[in-house]
Amino acid sequence: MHEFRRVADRVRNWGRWGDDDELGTLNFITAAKLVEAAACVRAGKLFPLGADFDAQGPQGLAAPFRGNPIHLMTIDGGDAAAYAETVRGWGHEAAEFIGRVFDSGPMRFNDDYVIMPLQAATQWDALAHVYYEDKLYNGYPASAVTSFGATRCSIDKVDVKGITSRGVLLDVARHRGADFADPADPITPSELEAVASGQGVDIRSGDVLVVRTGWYGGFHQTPRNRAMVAAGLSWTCAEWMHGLEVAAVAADNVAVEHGAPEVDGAFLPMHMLCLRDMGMMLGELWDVDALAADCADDGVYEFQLTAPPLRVTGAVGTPLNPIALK
Ligand code: UVW
Repeated sequence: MHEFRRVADRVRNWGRWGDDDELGTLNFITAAKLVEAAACVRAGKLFPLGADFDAQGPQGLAAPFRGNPIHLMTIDGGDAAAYAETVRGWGHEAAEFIGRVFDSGPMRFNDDYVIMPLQAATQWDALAHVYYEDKLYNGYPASAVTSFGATRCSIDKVDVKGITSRGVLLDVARHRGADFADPADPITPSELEAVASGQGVDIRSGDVLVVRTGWYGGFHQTPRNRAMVAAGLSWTCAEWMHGLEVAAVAADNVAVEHGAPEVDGAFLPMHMLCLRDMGMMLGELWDVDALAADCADDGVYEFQLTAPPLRVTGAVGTPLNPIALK
């Protein structure tokens, strides 16, 4: 824990962008960076990076305190007949309204709900997601997050940044010559540098790094792999990304960082450093296999990444469907 605290002191960005800042390292995404990101679109290729939001998702196994999305139909194709045959006259307000619509002409419609944790599948962690020793990013008190939601560092605050920037894929699984990175072996800064240089891509201030461990593909391969531990970034990558002025980092695994404990007394130490000390958002469970196959094919590992959060007021995370454009 001593070394962790020394690193935390070195990477802490509190006050760097003002005492009221709630954007953290997204401040590295400047107007010039948006122009640079747009210039990465040359071939007219598009890759959605969102996972399926359904009952087959990784929750329950990946995080026992979360469930997979529950999709409920509230109006469906059976309702017109049910209304005509039996429901009319029951006095059910919604059914009477829908019945009047059905009676008025041929137009029919279906409606649905989804009930799920905001962290169920492809997601951004807002800066308010993780805190320690009673402090959030920029020194805001942990009490800023209550059952009413986060009044500081919630996901809706970062909407102003898009989130759009130059994205860089670092395909660690491919670099290791494996379908998915060995969970016994955390991904270190020197390995990420070797991956970038092997791919012929540089990492610049304001970039969003997208790391492929192969976990998401492995999760779908066999039932056994549905429970597999995630290989991920070593906690030491936080300081490496701090030095590079990375704006945000995402991965195709459960937590971006390595699943096995690396620092005594710190559960998810990279979360603690990135979200709370650096103010750097983490993107989890991104499905990057199709993008990675294309990057291996054309040798181009940079793209415009567009990954807008939902503006869920006061939320500490968001589901999303990020898009990579080449
Ligand atoms: C926790 O599991 C606490 O966080 P995440 O979903 O960001 O990995």
